[in-house]
Amino acid sequence: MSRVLTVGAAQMGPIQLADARPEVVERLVALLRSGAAAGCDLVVFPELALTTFFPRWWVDDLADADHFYETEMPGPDTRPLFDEARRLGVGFHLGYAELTSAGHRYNTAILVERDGSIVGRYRKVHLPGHSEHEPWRAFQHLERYYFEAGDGFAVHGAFGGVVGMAICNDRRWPETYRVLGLQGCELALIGYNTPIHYAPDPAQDRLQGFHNHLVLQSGAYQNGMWVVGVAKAGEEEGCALLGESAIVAPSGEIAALCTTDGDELAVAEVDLDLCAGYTGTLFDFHRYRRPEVYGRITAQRGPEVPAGVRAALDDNVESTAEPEEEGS
Ligand code: CDT
Repeated sequence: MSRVLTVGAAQMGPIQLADARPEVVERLVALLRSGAAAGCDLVVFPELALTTFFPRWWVDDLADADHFYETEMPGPDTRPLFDEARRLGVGFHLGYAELTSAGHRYNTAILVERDGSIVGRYRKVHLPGHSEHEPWRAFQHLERYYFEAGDGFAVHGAFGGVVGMAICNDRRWPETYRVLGLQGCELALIGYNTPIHYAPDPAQDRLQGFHNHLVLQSGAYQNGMWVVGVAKAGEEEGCALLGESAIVAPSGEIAALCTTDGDELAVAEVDLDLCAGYTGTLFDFHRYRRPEVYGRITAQRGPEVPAGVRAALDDNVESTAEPEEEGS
């Protein structure tokens, strides 16, 4: 049986604070329809695809941010997307902020099959940024304030293959792909919101595009899986977000690429059987991996940054920060 899927990387342009949820969902539905017209089985939307990237602002009381979170999925605003998916027979992946009935907050993604049923849910494991207000930054990155970390990477039997999810910063960590790969993942779906400006070390700004493709491509190749990386891109509330959404083959080659910073669909034929060309040969994990040699160290978090190095990094941050205006 053929296991060739048509997959659309549905990059989004910016979502501004004033953009109402129903308008955003209309954009998602339009991308879904473009996907259907291109023959897509699956359309992949980015991280936090329903709202602006709200962790860029501090609020004293988390409850003041409740309106950014979804308490049910589908809810009244998102139901049109599910209805249209079922009508068109196109599945989707969607990132959003989740607030559970027990009051837990997660940066979440779901996988929805072509019949509109939710077949998988993932909560972001690697939360970047900081948890305190850091006024020296041009933009906050308060994911560690707004979200709790998820507790694992699972795979799902869906779309005729083995599908995994990760979210944004997860894609920079080799463990993400390897933990998915060890579970037989053939297709990893990863949405992102990546500010071009990295305040702790602005020397990395010019490398954002390079690092994005570096990790997506190496993660795909080293684990013999397809990887779909999808951005929310462009100038969002004055913060420039990286685009360059890509569908990467198990060879590590880019099979489809977005070339704008707006709403755009990049489509590729994703042959899941190409994975075995890697996972059955060079990356035959069962045959070649040496967990007994890697040892317990792989279960450790890693060394702390030495105090002297930390101090030097903090000095660098202070010297590159904009001086605060008097009286501000
Ligand atoms: N959304 C997200 O995870 N963004 C991070 C920014 C890192 S800097 C705080 C990323 O890895 O792209």
